[in-house]
Amino acid sequence: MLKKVQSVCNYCALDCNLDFYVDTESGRIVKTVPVKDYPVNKGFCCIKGLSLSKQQTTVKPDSLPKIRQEDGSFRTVSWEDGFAHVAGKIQELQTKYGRESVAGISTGQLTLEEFALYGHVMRNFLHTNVDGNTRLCMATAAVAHKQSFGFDAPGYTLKDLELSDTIVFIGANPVVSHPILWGRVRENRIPGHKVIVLDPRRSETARNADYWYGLKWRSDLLLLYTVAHQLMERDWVDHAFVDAHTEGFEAFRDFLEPYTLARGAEGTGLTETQILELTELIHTGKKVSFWWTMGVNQGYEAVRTAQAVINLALMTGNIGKPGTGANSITGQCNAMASRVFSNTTMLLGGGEFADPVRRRRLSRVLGVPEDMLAEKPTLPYDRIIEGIRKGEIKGLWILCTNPRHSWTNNETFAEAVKKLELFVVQDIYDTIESAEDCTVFFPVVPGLKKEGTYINLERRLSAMRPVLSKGENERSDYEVILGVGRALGMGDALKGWETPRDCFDLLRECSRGMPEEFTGVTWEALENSQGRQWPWPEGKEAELAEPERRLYGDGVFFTPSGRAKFIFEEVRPNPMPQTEEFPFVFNTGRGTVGQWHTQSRTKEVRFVEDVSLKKPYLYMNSQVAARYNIHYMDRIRVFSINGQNAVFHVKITDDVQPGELYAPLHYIECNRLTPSSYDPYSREPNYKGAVVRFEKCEEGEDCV
Ligand SMILES: Nc1nc2c(c(=O)[nH]1)N[C@H]1C(S)=C(S)[C@@H](COP(=O)(O)OP(=O)(O)OC[C@H]3O[C@@H](n4cnc5c(=O)[nH]c(N)nc54)[C@H](O)[C@@H]3O)O[C@H]1N2
Ligand SMILES: Nc1nc2c(c(=O)[nH]1)N[C@H]1C(S)=C(S)[C@@H](COP(=O)(O)OP(=O)(O)OC[C@H]3O[C@@H](n4cnc5c(=O)[nH]c(N)nc54)[C@H](O)[C@@H]3O)O[C@H]1N2
Ligand code: SF4
Ligand SMILES: [Mo]
Repeated sequence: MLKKVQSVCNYCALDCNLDFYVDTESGRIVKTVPVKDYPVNKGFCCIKGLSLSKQQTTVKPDSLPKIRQEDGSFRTVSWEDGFAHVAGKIQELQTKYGRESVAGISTGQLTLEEFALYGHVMRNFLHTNVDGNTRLCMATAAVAHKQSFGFDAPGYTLKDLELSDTIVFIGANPVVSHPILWGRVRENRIPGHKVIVLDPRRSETARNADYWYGLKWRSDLLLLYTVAHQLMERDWVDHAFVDAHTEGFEAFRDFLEPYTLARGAEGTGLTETQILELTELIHTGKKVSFWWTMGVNQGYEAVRTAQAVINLALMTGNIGKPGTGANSITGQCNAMASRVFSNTTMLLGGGEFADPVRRRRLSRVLGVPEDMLAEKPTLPYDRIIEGIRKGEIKGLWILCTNPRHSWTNNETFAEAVKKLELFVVQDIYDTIESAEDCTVFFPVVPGLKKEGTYINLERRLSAMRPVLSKGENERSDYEVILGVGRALGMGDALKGWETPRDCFDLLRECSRGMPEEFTGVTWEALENSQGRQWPWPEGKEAELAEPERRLYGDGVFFTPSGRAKFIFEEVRPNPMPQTEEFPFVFNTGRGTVGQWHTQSRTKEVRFVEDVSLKKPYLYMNSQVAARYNIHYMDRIRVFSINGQNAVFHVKITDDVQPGELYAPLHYIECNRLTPSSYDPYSREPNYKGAVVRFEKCEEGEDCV
């Protein structure tokens, strides 16, 4: 017999919904069909979603935890012993070295309930620092939103891509990174609508756009200010909107004075004509939408760049209306949930850690004393790694992330973790690079065997439901975190957290009165549904019936004044400019639709693996290749400003500029070369801006 289960794809932030058909006799998935009436993917999805059934089919860890012995080998233990060991060790470290001697690194790929439970155990009960891989990804957008809008609330809905006549992608490559989002662009039926791409590289998206502006790396802030200045000069400003719904406009106007056209052209490498053309496109568009991703978020002045995008939308009144917005595209499947419900930078469900009203309310909802709640935001990721390096942090528990590969300047991670007394890695594979030095490995089941809630890039909650049942001794992340919590003696502090569903109900209460309120969404209602976009307060169901909803339609933002803020700051000199010694920029990002980050999961997918290069590679401009006598797939050794080097195969193209090399992040060598450099406000790594030089490996040379 075939059983059908609707669940969610837990790769990218679209959260496509899929129907899985399972043969109940063999317990195997026989068919995966994208849900036709799901408002996000409408019967389509990409190769990753279609291949979810491959998870843990070729590589699967033992179902029981393992603990490293003195001689370096592992001993398999029962789950209870695993929980007791980790809890005991955490307590021992905290007693000996202080509470903050233990830390955690979470992710944007677990369920809402798992983030919250982990945040409750680690941040409330243990008062440790926990940051997430969302720091590598969405921290910039989150900070920009909070400062400009008053809350981390992206306002758009995907339908805006179909309703916009001018779609501007800034540092975003959805053809590769968010194919279903790109599909929505292609659903746009507005005659003459335009797709514009700002990217130094002629990316796959740029190749399919109407306009490509190949600006210099990290010159976006200058370009956006120059365009804003041109709009001001011509008075192409929506004064009615600005007067009614924003603050700081006058100061912004004065600030822009020195951002002349000539300066913009000089600094961005674009011509004055190109900048004027872009300005005009933005002015003539009736419904202009701006969409940004990692080309903006991962820089040294990233938050201000994201806010410069927001400023453009505000000054032209392109926000809150159909087809408009300053829209941050989220990366991972549940980064939106982790941003509000992980208890890392805000209290559970939002609010400052010092806010007495919010603390009182959460203490009541969670049934724990107020002083148990975390008292301050976490140390950011880089400070956690630094703390380990300095010997101040002795215990680390990471889940659903592979920092040995993905962290910037990743050799520093490898070095640091060798100093840990406790290093717990919790993953669906024990073969990941980060597990090499762990002292405890917790094997868990993948999303197909889990239940919980996901929130996508347009604030849509959807249900993950178990497609397959768990085998003997198999545990989900939720059960593992709960197990450690119980072994820590949390007792009543875990009342109401027994199952993901109980937790969901707690979180609904935590959300009450907050921007992301979802008190009107029940566990049952979410099943087999079209999802629910927050806010979704109870009692308002009739008003919320629209399958696609946006925020800010009333021009009211979440700041104390209800107005959105113009936030700006002078552009700063690049801390890592190209020099004679390091003449090339090392741009990094996604490589192919099939490959996901560190490849732990997608390497199990035959269609992807068969066509993917096994060795690290990068793209080089054809003129540069000719100059250095480099041919297709020759090897070069790349030396980075961070003091490291690595060998890459070369693909030759004209889609990268002569001053640039582009390396997909799917190979560990990529982040061997990225530096420890961050945006000062979001502490997000400047992943796309290292400077490097290279030498050709001679034929026959042992160049590894
Ligand atoms: N197949 C696949 N899809 C994915 C992922 C994956 O690993 N594989 N990961 C997911 C995640 S978590 C994320 S965060 C998203 C990321 O999605 P994207 O941000 O679209 O992906 P990236 O390739 O990191 O970067 C986008 C573009 O930024 C450009 N860029 C570099 N420097 C600059 C600059 O200075 N200015 C501008 N304007 N652009 C610049 C790069 O050339 C690149 O084309 O993708 C998600 N989707
Ligand atoms: N140079 C460079 N580096 C980058 C970027 C870049 O653009 N350039 N992008 C950055 C960005 S945006 C991101 S988001 C990060 C991503 O970096 P990571 O988060 O480190 O990468 P993933 O490969 O997604 O790691 C997820 C891990 O979770 C495991 N996993 C999957 N499902 C489950 C589950 O249900 N439970 C548990 N416990 N584990 C599970 C997978 O096996 C995998 O090992 O990389 C960052 N690194
Ligand atoms: S677009 Fe994203 S959510 Fe949809 S199937 Fe592909 S990876 Fe999964
Ligand atoms: Mo990401």
